[in-house]
Amino acid sequence: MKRCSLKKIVSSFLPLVLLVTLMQVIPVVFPQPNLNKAEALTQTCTSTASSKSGQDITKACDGSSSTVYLGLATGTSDVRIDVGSSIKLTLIAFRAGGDDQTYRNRMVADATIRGCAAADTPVGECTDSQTVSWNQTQLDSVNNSKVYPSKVLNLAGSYRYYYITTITYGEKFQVATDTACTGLGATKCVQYSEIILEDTDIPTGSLTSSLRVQFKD
Ligand SMILES: [Ca+2]
Repeated sequence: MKRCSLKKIVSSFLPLVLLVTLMQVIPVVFPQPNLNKAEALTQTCTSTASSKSGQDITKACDGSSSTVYLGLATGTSDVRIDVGSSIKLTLIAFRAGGDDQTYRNRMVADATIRGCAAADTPVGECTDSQTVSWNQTQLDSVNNSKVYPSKVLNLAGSYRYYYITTITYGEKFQVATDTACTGLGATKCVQYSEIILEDTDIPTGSLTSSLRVQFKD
């Protein structure tokens, strides 16, 4: 009797297993033609700053809160961002790293964002710029992997290319007791899991971004 009901169960699951297998095969045989055009946009983050192995700047633009950028050079990020088309940004924030509550010194206290004419415009020639700041109380309230309070941007123009430099919590507030930057000192590295840029002016769905450019309306 037992064997019989087991047989029944197996036989009733068999068509389901076959169906699932078939569904996995179908997309290969019939590739879906309706690829989202927005996904084809080229949007990248690059940096000349040195980083810990496996934690380069692309990790701050991959949409994952579990991957982080850990810059080691001079406590700045020197990150060049290509947002794919000319966009007027209105908000900026960072998403904290997974252990920022333990190592506050690596958080971003000041960020300067510059609008640049081209991908290779020297940073000194990206003249439209703004610095936003987070105070110690604000940063101390950000939990691991959570987003900092957003800051409003008032850049004059729209740009495809942006350049962001940062000053760390350790540098600004002279916190050197909780270093997690072996051999470099507490003020000499910066960590965040995502750079979050937002534009509230662009209609929903007109663009999406692997860079975390988000549209709110
Ligand atoms: Ca990430």
